Amino acid sequence: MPLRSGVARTPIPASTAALIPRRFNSSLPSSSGPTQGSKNTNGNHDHPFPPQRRSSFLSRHPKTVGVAALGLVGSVAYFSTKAQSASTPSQPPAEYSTAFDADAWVTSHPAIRSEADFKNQDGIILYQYETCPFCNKVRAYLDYEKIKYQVVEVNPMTKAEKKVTPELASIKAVPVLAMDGHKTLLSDSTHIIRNLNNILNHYRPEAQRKTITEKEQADLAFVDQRVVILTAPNLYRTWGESLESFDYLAKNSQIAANSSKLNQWFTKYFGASVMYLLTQKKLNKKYGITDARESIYQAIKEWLAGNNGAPFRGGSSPNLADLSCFGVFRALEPYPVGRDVMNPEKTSEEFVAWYKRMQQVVGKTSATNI
Ligand SMILES: N[C@@H](CCC(=O)N[C@@H](CS)C(=O)NCC(=O)O)C(=O)O
Repeated sequence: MPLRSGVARTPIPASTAALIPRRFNSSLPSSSGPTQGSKNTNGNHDHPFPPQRRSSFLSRHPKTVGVAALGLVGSVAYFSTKAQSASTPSQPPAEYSTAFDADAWVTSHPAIRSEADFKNQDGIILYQYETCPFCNKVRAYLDYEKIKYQVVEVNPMTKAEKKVTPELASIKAVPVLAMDGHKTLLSDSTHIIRNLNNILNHYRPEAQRKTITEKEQADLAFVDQRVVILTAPNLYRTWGESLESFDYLAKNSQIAANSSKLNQWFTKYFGASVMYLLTQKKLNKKYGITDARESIYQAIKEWLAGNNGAPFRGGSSPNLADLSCFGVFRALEPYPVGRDVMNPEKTSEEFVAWYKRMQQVVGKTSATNI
């Protein structure tokens, strides 16, 4: 997938600024809030460090230091946000969590006459972070249903890619699903999946409608409240694992797009340190986690117990909870925790078999630009 957009001076949230060591922080522009970067008389952006504070290395290599500093700040911004979102998933804006009426949407789109028409339409766009578990839930659903869509990888710092319309830009979290040339926006992973399912149900014969049961609702909540919150504590469980996770993230997030090796190096080492410390000092305490791996193995056991021996949570075919749970584990695949959960000696043959069945039924991605 092409990763877009350059590295630019970016707004630094107050919460993030607080995490940046004072000697870096003092070098940042003094105004709070979004900083577009003031221009000097030549029309160029001011240098982020006041000239009197430049070391000789800085004056000789301003670009290298600038990019390195950005990597440093960026990694804090990105991964402190990730830590926060893992611990307190953002709520969708009220208008998106309640207002979407799937039947009204279908009625106002008479040109879409069948399930196939809906799935093959152009212009369904998923705004996401490649590594976000919530975004992976939605992708698992879209891929399983073979809905055609495009992925836009968002830079977690600038969110520049979302500044397409004011409404889209105002939605803080990803995933966001846009349709109808951005006139329809859905946010919150479960809300998106549920409403896409409602739209598809409209075109299905009654016997084939996928009605969400109460049990399924509870299973969806289990995925968000039990499985998702264990992702960050497992990704950054030890210094070594944090580093390995960041090695992947530094190369696959929008932050690293088009950036230098030096920037990637900073993202990796600084991000890994910040997240390792945040996990030890904050997340583990918040959730009473003493052994993150054991906790995720335990969650897997509970998940499997609910399958009652059937191939899927949904019985003979996956339901929305299967797809959500699979999406979260698929997001963990490139990391040490992903390897551990896929080791039947650490989890179980049963879990690995469920995961492989899910891989098979979900199949290749139906995204058109990956
Ligand atoms: N409840 C939301 C949570 C979404 C969420 O927290 N996403 C994180 C990324 S993993 C996010 O966008 N956080 C805000 C940010 O990055 O600024 C959902 O299920 O979609």
